[in-house]
Order: sequence, then C-alpha cells, then structure tokens
Amino acid sequence: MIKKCLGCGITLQDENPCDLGYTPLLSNNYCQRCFRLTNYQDLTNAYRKITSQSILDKLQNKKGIAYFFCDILNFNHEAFSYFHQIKMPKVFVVSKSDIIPKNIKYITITNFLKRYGKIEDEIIFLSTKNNYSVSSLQEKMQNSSVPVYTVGMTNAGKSSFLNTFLKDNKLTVSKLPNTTLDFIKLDITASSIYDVAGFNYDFKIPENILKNITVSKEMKQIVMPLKENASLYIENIGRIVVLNKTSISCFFSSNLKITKMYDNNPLYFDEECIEKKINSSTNLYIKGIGFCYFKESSNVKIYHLKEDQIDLMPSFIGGNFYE
Ligand SMILES: Nc1nc2c(ncn2[C@@H]2O[C@H](COP(=O)(O)OP(=O)(O)OP(=O)(O)O)[C@@H](O)[C@H]2O)c(=O)[nH]1
Ligand SMILES: [Mg+2]
Repeated sequence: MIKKCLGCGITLQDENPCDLGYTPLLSNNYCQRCFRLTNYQDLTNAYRKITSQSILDKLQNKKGIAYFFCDILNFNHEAFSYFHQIKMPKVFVVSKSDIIPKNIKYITITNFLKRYGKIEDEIIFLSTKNNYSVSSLQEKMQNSSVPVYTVGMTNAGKSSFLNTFLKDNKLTVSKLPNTTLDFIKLDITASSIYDVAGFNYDFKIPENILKNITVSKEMKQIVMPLKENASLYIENIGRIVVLNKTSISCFFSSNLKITKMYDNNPLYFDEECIEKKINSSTNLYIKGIGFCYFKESSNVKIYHLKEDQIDLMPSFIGGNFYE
C-alpha cells in the first residue's frame, strides 16, 4: 500500500536514503527530510525544485476553488500568470501581510493587483503570524461546498496557514522553497481542504543563501543614494550599477547584506550583464527575493542575475496615483 508523508505529501519509501520520501521505518508518518526540517531545522540537501507546469497540469483536471497565496515578494508577471492559468474559481490571497511596510495601504496594493496583475477575482489579505483574517479564511474554507485547493507561490505561507486547522500531524513548514512536494488532503472531517506544492521560478538560488532570503518581519526600506556608476550589491544575489546619479529604495530580507560599491574595476565591466532602462516609479523585482524601488528613471546594468530572474512592475510605493 502506498503511504504518503504527512508533512510534504511525498510517497514514503525505505529503500534509498538519497531519494525523496526515505524513512528508515515505513511505520513512520513523516519522511526523513520532513523529520529533519521540523526537528532540527536542518536544510542540508533538503531542497528539491518542483516544476510549476507539473502543478498546473495536476490542478487543471480538478474541480473546486483555489486560494492562491502570494506575498509582496512575488508581485511579478510570472506569479500573476500562474494565477491566471488556474481554471477553477479562485481567490487571490495576499499572504504574510505583516511583512508589507506599514506606510503602504492595502487599498493601494489592491488597486495595483487589479490594474497590473489584472486580477478581477476577490482579493484578501492574510497574516498567519499576526493572526490577521485567519479565522475568516478558515470559515470560508470550512464552509465551502466544493473542495478547496490552497495553491500559490512557494514560501508564501500556505502550509503555515493550513496548520491552524490541525492539532497534530502538522504539515511541514520551512524557510526553504518547495517544502511541500505534492497535494496533501488535510486530516479534518466535514470538508476537503488540500495543501498543494508551491509554484517556483525556474532558476537556481545557491543553497547557502536560501535560508537568508525569507522575510519574516515587516520590510523596512533601505534608501541608497548612488553616484553615477556606483553599484548596489545585494549579498550573493547580484549587483546593480546605475549609470546616472539616483537613489534606490531596497526591500529585502534583513538577513541579506546590501552595500554600495564605488569600485570601477574595469575587469568586472567585462562580465556579461543585462542593460535596462527603468522608468520613474518602477519596482525592479528579483523574483521571490525582494525588490528595488526607482523613484526616478534610470539606466542600469545588472550583473550576476539572469533575465528570467528579474521583472519590472509599476510601483505601488509613494502611491498617490492609486488612491
Ligand atoms: N512573516 C510571516 N512569515 C510567515 C507567515 N506564514 C508563514 N511564514 C513563514 O514563511 C516560511 C514559509 O512558510 P510555509 O508555510 O512553509 O510556506 P508554503 O507556502 O507552504 O511553502 P511551500 O511548501 O514551499 O510551497 C516559513 O519560514 C514560515 O514560518 C506569515 O503570515 N508571516
Ligand atoms: Mg508548504
């Protein structure tokens, strides 16, 4: 009989310790990876990327309602396109609302999502950490007459929220992307609620920095005035060189070091880079990691990042335009 791990949904096996789903004893309810993540916060070798297309394919033949979790770090075209590709009725959940800087109003974000994310469905804000809207979303899910699929971006807090339904046999939660590996039906009576593996971007983040990128508290903007040709260095992620004097506001995890660099070492200008013209009032997203707000238009060169890792969106910062 096939037995699934209660933490991540993978099929349990006791044959190959290097493969997913391994447990020394098939009578266990959790795979070794979940056991280590939960009990030791051990992220070593635990990262397994799931392709977003495989999740979409699995969802397309299901009937029910999808709650699409997406936090402010993922407000980019790729994340919005996953939302739009889901065919069943859906609700857009702005999760981890506690990390949104307090000076940005929810109405500004809602207007941004409607206008630039083309979201016409219901939008709700949720913070499991601060217990904001938790009971109202629980009620909606529990009273649903059709199966509920909790989908969305990886690390957006889907399993953490669903754990509020469970007394024991909790789902595995971690800072690692793609903690949940498959569909998991919650062990609660009277309703069908599923946790679903999260959508992830198709690029590799070095394992040693994965644990530093998760934003766990309100994001504070770091304002960086930059001289012509100065660069902004985001630790282990990338470097943005501004070709004109400007100021950039950075919104990233406080565990990532952000520094200015003035070295004009000609060697590094030989490296491959992406050149962008950035319009005023734009957010330059490094997908899933954070964003830089450009108040003024600017020409930039971006090093160490690939085209599919970045995205430009009109900004909701300073948002008089949206209100
Ligand atoms: N600040 C904040 N952090 C949260 C919240 N909910 C979850 N987290 C944290 O976000 C990280 C990811 O949470 P998960 O619940 O594993 O996210 P997920 O959406 O299930 O991720 P995958 O299974 O990888 O798709 C963990 O470190 C959680 O503690 C929240 O409401 N606010
Ligand atoms: Mg999960």
